[in-house]
Amino acid sequence: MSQERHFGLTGLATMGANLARNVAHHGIPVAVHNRTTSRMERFIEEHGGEGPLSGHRSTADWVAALARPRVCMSMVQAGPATDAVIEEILPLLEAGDVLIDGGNANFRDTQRRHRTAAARGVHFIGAGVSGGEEGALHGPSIMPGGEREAYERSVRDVFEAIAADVDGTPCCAYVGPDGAGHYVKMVHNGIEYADMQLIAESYDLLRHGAGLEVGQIAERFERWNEGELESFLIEIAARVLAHVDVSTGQPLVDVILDAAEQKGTGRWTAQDALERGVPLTGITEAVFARTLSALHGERELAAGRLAGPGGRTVGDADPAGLAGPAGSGGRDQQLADDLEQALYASKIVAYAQGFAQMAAASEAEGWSISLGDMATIWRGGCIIRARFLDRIREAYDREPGPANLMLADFFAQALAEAQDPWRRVVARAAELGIPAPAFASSLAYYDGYRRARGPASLIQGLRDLFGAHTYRRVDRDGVFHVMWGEDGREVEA
Ligand code: NBP
Repeated sequence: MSQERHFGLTGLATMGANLARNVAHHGIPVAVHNRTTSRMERFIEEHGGEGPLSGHRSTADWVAALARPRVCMSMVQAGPATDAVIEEILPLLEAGDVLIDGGNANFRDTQRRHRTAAARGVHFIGAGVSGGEEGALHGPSIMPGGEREAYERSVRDVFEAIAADVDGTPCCAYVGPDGAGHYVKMVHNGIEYADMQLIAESYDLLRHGAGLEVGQIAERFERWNEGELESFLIEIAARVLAHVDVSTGQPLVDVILDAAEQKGTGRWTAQDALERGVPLTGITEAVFARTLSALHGERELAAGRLAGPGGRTVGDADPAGLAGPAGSGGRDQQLADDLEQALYASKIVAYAQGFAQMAAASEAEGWSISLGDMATIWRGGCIIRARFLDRIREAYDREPGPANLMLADFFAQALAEAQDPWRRVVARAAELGIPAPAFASSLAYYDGYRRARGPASLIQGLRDLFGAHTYRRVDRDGVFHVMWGEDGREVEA
C-alpha cells in the first residue's frame, strides 16, 4: 500500500500544477492527472523530482492510485468543464470519499454538485483558492466549504500545510456548508474588482488631475504602501507603473489597450447583491467601469463629440481629454495630497459592503460564516491581502460584531478623519471631468448610510400616486394610501 497517494489532483494548468507542487513540497504524496495527457507528462518531466508526485494517464488509474477514503481535487476551468470532470470522477468514487472543487465555481453550482455527490455518499468540498499562480505555489488563501466533518478529517491538514501563513495562523479556515466557500471567494473577487478600480481611478486623478508623471505616481504608490494602504495590489500597482515597455521606451501603461477584461466573478457578486437587496455600489461600479472601458470604439467616437469642462473635446494632442487642472497643464498639489486618504476611505467602504453582503448571505443560506475568520484568512496569500484586514478581524472578533464595518470604532474614526480630503477628491474629479465612479459611489454610500432620514419618502409618495402602491407613516403603524384622483383624503389600505 506504500504506492498509494494521499491526495489526488486533476487539472494541471497554471493553478493546478502549482498547487500539486505545493502539496508535494510538504512531503504529502500527490497523484496527478490531466485531460490532455501530454500536459501531465510535461509536468512530471519538469517537476516530478520536487517531491512525491506520480502522474496518471486515465481518470480510472488516477482514482485507483489513491488511498481510501480517497481525497481528490479538481482544478479545471469553472462551469461545464468542472461538471464534465465531476461526472467522470463520481462513478469511480465510493461512499466516504472526498471530492474537492478548487475552481472559481458559482456557489449555486457548488450547491447543486454538493447534492449530486451527497446522493452517492461522497463528500463534496467547494474550496475557493486565491493568490494566482505564485500563491498556489508558495501559499494561497483557501476558503473551503462543504461538510465540516469530512473537511476536518480528510482535507484540513493538507490545506493548512499549503496555505499562506500570517503570524503562525494559516490563511485557510472552514467557511460553512455547501456553497459557502465559493460564495466567499466570489465576494473576495468582487472586492478585488473594487480595489483595482479605486487604484486605477487614483492613478488617473494623479496623472491627469494632479499632473504627475507616471514614474512619480509609481513612487507615490510605493510610499502609500508603507502606510495604512499597505497591500499587495498597491505594491504591484507601483511595479506596473514603473515598468517601461522595451520596444517603445514608453511606460508600459501607455501601450496597454485601455479595455479591461473580466471572467465573471465580479458580475456574479453584483448580481447576487441585487438579488439579495444588499447595497454593493463600489463593486458594482467597478464591474460597470470595466464594461464601459471595453466599449473602446464607441469611446473613441464620443471623445471628439461630447464636451467636457469648459466645452473642450478630446484632440489628438490630448488623448485623455485633459491637460492638467482646469486645462492649465499645471500641478494640483492638493489633489495629489488628498488622494491617499480618499483611497483609504473608499477602500473601507468597498470592504464594508462586501462583508455586509457575506453577512446577508450567511443569514439567508444558514451558513454561519465567521466574518472575523474571513478577514483572518485574507491577510495573506490572496490578491486582496492588506494590512487593514487585521483591523477588520479585530472589529468582527468583538461580540457583538458591528452591523456594518463602518460602525466599528476604528473605521468610524478613520472615515471621519478622511472625509474632508475624500470629499475634495470627488468634487475635484467632477470639476475636471475625470470619471471616478468608485470614489464617488463609496462617498455617496457613506453619506446615505449615515442619514437617519433620506428622500425615499418622496419615492414612496410618487409610487402611491401613480400606482396606488401605498406607504407607511413615521408616526403610526399601518399601510396608507391617498385618494389622489378624488378628494386627496388618506385611507388605511
Ligand atoms: P484554466 O481555467 O485555464 O483551465 C485549464 C484546465 O482545465 C486544464 O487542465 C484543462 O485541461 C482543463 N479542462 C478544460 Br479547459 N475542459 C476540461 C474538460 N472538459 N474536462 C477535463 N478538463 C478540462 O486553468 P487555471 O487558470 O489553472 O485555473 C483553474 C481553476 O482555478 C479555474 O476554475 C479558475 O477559475 C480557478 N482560479 C484561477 C486563478 C488564476 O489566477 N488563474 C486563481 C484562482 C482560481 P486540458 O489541459 O486538457 O485542456
